[in-house]
Amino acid sequence: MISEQLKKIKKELKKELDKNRYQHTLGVMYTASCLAMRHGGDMQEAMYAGLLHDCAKCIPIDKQIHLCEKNHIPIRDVERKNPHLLHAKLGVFLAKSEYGIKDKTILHAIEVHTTGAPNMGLLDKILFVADYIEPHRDRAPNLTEVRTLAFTDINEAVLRILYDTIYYLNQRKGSIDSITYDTYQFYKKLLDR
Ligand code: DGI
Ligand code: FE
Ligand code: FE
Repeated sequence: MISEQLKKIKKELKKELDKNRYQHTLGVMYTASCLAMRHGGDMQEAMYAGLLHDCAKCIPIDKQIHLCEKNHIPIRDVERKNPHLLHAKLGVFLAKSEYGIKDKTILHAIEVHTTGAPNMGLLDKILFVADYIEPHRDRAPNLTEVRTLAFTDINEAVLRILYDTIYYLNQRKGSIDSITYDTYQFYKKLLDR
C-alpha cells in the first residue's frame, strides 16, 4: 500500500528534481520495492529510501557545499575533491529536515547509497543495488548479469557493482573514496574471493 506521505513526498520531489532524475528516482523506488519482496525486506522502507535517495542531487554543487557547511555536516577531503559524493549525506539531512523522515534504517541507506559501507544492512544493500540496476540505467557494463544477481544473491550483486565502479573510476582517473574500497574488500572477503 502506498501511503499518503509517500505520495506527498513524490509530488514535492517532482519539483525539486529534473526530469531524468525524477524518472530515475521512481525507477529506484519500484526496483527497491521488488528487491525487498524478493529478499524479505520491508517494502515500505525500501520505497521511501528509493524515493528520497537522490533528493539533494539537483542542487548546484556550490550550494550543496554551502548547505553542508551551514548545517555542520563535515566534508571529507575526498568529498571536497569529488563533490558529487556529497548528495548522499546532504540527502540524509534534507530527508530529515524537509521530508520528515525519522526512520534510522532509511536514513542510513540514503547515507551509504553512493559508496556502500562494510557490513551493510538489508535495506542498505537493496538501495545500493536498486540505484545501479533500475530500468533507466543503461551505461554500466554487465548490467544484465548484475540484474540477475540482484535477485539471486544480493551480496554477489553488491560485490560486482563495487568491482565495476572501482574499475570505472580507475579508468577515468577518478579518486576512489576509501569507504568504496573498504566496502569492496569487505564483500570480497565475505564471499571468499
Ligand atoms: O546519484 P546517482 O547518479 O544515481 O548514483 P550514485 O549516488 O551511486 O553516484 C554515482 C557516481 O558516484 C558514479 O559516477 C560513481 C561515483 N562514485 C561511487 N563511488 C565513488 C564514486 N566517485 C568517486 N570519486 N569515488 C568513489 O569512491
Ligand atoms: Fe545518488
Ligand atoms: Fe541514484
